[in-house]
Amino acid sequence: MVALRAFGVWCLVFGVWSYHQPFELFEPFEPLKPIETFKLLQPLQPLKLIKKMALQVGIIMGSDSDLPVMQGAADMLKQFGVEYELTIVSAHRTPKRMSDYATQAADRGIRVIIAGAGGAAHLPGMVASYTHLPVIGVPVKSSNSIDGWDSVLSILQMPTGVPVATVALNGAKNAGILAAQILATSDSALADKLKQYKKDLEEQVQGMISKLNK
Ligand code: C2R
Repeated sequence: MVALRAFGVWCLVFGVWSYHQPFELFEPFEPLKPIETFKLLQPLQPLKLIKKMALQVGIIMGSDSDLPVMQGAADMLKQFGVEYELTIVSAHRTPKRMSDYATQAADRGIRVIIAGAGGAAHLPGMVASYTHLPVIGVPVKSSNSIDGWDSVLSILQMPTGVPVATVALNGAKNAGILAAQILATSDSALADKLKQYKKDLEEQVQGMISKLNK
């Protein structure tokens, strides 16, 4: 009984203490969009540690102008129930933030990074040079792109030793699916969702065939 009371008091003290700690203690990279899981537990700040453990994919982009494309990756991860964060990191404009993000990502629980950028897109490659985590690059056809080729080639043509898995121009949805597939190699529930997704794709095409044959 005494031990239970002592534990209760400890929880209360820890809760009050951690509530007054700076947000950065638990989450140094302010997400563009709040992570929705554990929303109900938000008032209990210590539980952010649990949220940190649950985070699996980091989606980063060079500018908010990339968001309409990069949202596709977030949508796919949401569909598969994968925890992600979405934020802006630029190798060119915020080099310190980029190196911090890349070097701290694994410790923050992230297992795959999706990085999108347009024009001279050095972000995915530079992030890959700082981390052992798999990096999926999304070339974005931005306002400063020359037909998108600049972005495709600067993400795709990495030197040996620092791979970036490059998807198609504006192919953020595929980046989300690929990240889920990487995670699914050690998560059978997620693998089942991906199998179902493949079946759904096939059914969609069957539907198109039947429609054409009518
Ligand atoms: P603005 O729309 O902000 O001018 O950005 C962004 O990804 C965006 O597509 C134009 C484009 O510049 C890109 N950008 C990069 C990097 N940082 C921003 N390619 C980088 O570090 O690689």
